[in-house]
Amino acid sequence: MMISAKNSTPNFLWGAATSSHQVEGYNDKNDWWAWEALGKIERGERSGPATDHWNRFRADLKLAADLGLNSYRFSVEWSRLEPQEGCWDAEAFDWYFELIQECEQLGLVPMLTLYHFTLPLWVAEQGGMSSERFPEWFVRFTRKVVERLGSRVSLWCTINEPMVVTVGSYLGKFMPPAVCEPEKARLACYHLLKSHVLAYDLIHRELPKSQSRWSEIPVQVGIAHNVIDFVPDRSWSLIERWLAEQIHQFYNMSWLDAVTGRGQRFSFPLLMAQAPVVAEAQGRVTADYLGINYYTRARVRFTPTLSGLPVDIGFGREGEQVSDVGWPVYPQGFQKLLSIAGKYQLPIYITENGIADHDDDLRPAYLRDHLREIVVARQSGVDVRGYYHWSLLDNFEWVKGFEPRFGLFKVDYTNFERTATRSARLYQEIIAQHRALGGLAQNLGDLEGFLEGLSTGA
Ligand code: GCO
Repeated sequence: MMISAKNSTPNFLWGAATSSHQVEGYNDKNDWWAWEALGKIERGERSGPATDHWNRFRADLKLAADLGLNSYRFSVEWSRLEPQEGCWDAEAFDWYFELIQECEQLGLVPMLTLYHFTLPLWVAEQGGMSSERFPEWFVRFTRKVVERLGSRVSLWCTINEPMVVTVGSYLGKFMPPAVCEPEKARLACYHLLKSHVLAYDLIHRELPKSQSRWSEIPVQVGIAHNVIDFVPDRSWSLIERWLAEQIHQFYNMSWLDAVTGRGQRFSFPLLMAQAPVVAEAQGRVTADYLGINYYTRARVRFTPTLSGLPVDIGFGREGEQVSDVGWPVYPQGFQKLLSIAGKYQLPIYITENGIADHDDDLRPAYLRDHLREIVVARQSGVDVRGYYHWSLLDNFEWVKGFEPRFGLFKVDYTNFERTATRSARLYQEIIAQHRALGGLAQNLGDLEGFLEGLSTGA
């Protein structure tokens, strides 16, 4: 086969991301589905058919490819693939295989996430991430995915936002089982790290090389890690400064440190004792890249109380530009966290970045300004190799239901029609301009002037 320009290995990945439960529909064998049935989602919503991506994936991938994207990040749904312990659903594997094939045909390098917030019910019922058997279950699942789908996949993300899923499930009560039990959070940190490292080793052992059309892209395994720019609510307050720093260390840094062998510091003063050390991860780098998910900044306020933690984490303020879910638009925080992540000297993929913006008013400028921060970070030596916008489509935003709209494409939930937003067109234009500049990652810097002059109509 002749290798055309379109077939050559991309050196900067322009992508969009989704996750199984948020888009596929009828994932009725996982813990979220059961939790939704208990009325836990805002307005009593349930994921139901979600965006009907299960039936429309070909058309959805075509939308992505038509924007000029060259990569697509998605997750495989564990509860479909292993609906009961040890029982594997061949048809579900076939569906993901077709999805990956379709990506290949359309020139989209697949990035596969193994665990994006949902667990099979049988896992959840036996204690989920807090069970000592969790790593064993996760690795068995990983092995099957590698066997059935692995040969076509170079980019692997073991766990999406391990910190968010731990906090949401066992401290903050916004994800099932929605308890506040710091001991379980502590165990979850330990089991998730152990699972990640075992999966990291397994993937590298079983897949020395991918056989996809991009076989020159080395097999790379990492996590997608959510980072937030935590700042003291009142900058003069010593205690708020101290609290913001503690939260930053715990939330932003502990996973980056753990997967780069710099120490495992999963603990929080007065709340969570130190998690046991995962021997397999000690002193070793167990990530080939750092996946960074950045959305916003948060303010940390000291709120003395007789019970619970004396801290409140807030987002937007009066007069500040915020998304539909109240998150401030703050690209400067992205710059700060990129430079922190850059110090680890690993390649970085921005595995998520986006905004809930129903009318697509803020998103064009949000997109431009966050891309500009990447360009600036690269100029100062941070090795960012790709950007995945969250999300390709509007979708089921967890406990907030369908109301927040994160999509480059709007979804009409009455008939599942997709409509391109202005941001989608803008993203397309930026990618085309980058290609026109030679398409090399090195040339990303040349985009700066273009982004600067880009009118977002805001
Ligand atoms: C997340 C998730 C997405 C969310 C997105 C917007 O990683 O939290 O990956 O599932 O929808 O972050 O909140």
